[in-house]
Amino acid sequence: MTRRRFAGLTALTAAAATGLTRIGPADASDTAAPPYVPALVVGTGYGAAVTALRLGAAGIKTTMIEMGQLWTTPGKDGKVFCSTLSPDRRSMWFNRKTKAPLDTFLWLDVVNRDIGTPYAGVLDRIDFPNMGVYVGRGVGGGSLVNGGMAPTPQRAYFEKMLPQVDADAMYKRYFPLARRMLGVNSIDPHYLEKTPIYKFARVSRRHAHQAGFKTTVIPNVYDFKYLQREEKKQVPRSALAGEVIYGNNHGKQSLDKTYLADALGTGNVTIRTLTRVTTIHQQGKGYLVGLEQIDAWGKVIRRSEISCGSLFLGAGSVGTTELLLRARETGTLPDLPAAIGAGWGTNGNVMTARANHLWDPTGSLQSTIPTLAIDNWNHPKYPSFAEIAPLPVGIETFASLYLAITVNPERGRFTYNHNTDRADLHWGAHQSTPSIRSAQFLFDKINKAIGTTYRRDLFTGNRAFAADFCYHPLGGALLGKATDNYGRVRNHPGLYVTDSSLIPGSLGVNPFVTITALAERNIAQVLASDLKRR
Ligand code: FAE
Repeated sequence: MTRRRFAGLTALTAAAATGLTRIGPADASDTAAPPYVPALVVGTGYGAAVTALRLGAAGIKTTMIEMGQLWTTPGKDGKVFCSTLSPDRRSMWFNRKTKAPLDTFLWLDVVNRDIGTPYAGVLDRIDFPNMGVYVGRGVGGGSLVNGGMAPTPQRAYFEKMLPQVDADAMYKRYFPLARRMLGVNSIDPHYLEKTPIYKFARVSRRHAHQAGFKTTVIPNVYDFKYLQREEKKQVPRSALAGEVIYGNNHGKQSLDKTYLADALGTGNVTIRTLTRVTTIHQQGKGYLVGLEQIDAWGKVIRRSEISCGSLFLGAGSVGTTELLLRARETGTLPDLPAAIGAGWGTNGNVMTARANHLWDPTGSLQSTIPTLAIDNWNHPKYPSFAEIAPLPVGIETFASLYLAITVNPERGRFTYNHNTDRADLHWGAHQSTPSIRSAQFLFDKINKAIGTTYRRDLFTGNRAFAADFCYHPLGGALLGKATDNYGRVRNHPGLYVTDSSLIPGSLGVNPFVTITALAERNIAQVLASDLKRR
């Protein structure tokens, strides 16, 4: 471990121990209002974390603003996060009930649970008409709740989606850098073949091969060596204790253990938690930003302002787009480009499950961390990349579950709603049809080859496919349209977008490695050309 990371991890632990909502050194926001910081970063997800580390390492004092909590303090059960099997208030962002992706099991309403008083939990589902968008809330953003899958996109598809980006630089420099920094590793192939915890993956793989499809191993940021020790009961269980979408207590290299620890370790980065950025105004050559601080039960405890020289938006696809739309439509930044709000997509996400034969059990102890995918991406009409997902409920289910990533040319659009002060997503139910068609092409063939059927007990309305929610929101402030080729917002010097909103709706694989690599590429350019001059 580097000295920088050690210093950062110590700062994170110290902040948790004292219950502070500031992590890192005192910054100008501790002083009279409105204080000034050279660089302000909104959010603490992938784009934000990369940006803050590189700014801090360049000696630029940087403040990060995160609306969620710092997740390092154990609850009464001694654990920081709760599991999917016994969720409590820590699971969801201000909800009385969990909103898991599966609605029911055997048509019974046993999946989602009452969790009591709304609380600043770690997983949010933002519900728009026809589309629910899952996002992480807390220091680390989506890295706290995601499955850790860390594939790099096929170069040809990356070049198609982001033709203006120098692919050579990405594939030679920034993708390897992102994978190294994120702690990406792969499962030992011998272990994968014999362990009961991946029987579900091997069963689905065999079925895919029997139907003539290829499969591939997906790298992950979950430490597979730790997982092996979990199975032997040498260390506390996390992936084997049903932990994933409400956080992992062990094993996962989330951003607070990698980029954010390194950022804090520079001594130049401070994180403010439970604080939401609400407004953005121009102020001289910089920006004045409105803040709203809450307690963990949602009570507003302070409204304030902070000014900055450079403002980096890393609030995620929905969060960043909403901030920019609000600024444009309420007239605080009226010259923001018309392209803001356009080009949003679900990365073609669609979930489905198959009912296996009784002689094909998938195992009662399943790792929550996926390792295999069916790769039908090169199909000319129905491309899909279907991750073989676990169903870790502790009993044999005879189910094979999948999250497919498909090519879906449909795009949604955000507009600002003056009544609610929020962004509305315009996405019609029919826009999910191309995703379902591609997934159905794949799984109809597998069902036919194996003599199996779809499970219809998991999604309301007896549906075999659920494409009305997504884990991979992409777009809203597209690279090269709302911004220039490096995330600089057009006509607004010093204002940058750093996150998934830059990516035009589709990547072909799970997105965080690409979001990270793109943020590395963009901040390298911005540091070299803009910040030296400012
Ligand atoms: P993100 O990580 O969403 O971070 C944005 C941060 O900004 C959050 O912490 C917000 O709380 C904060 N924020 C938002 N608005 C404000 C505001 N106004 N003021 C202050 N803070 C704000 O952004 N991707 C993969 O590659 N592999 C996977 O296995 C995978 N599994 C997933 C599973 C789940 C359940 C979910 C929800 C997502 C999954 N993803 C996966 C998607 C991935 O986590 C997502 O693409 C990235 O987290 C997006 O990164 P961003 O930097 O855009």
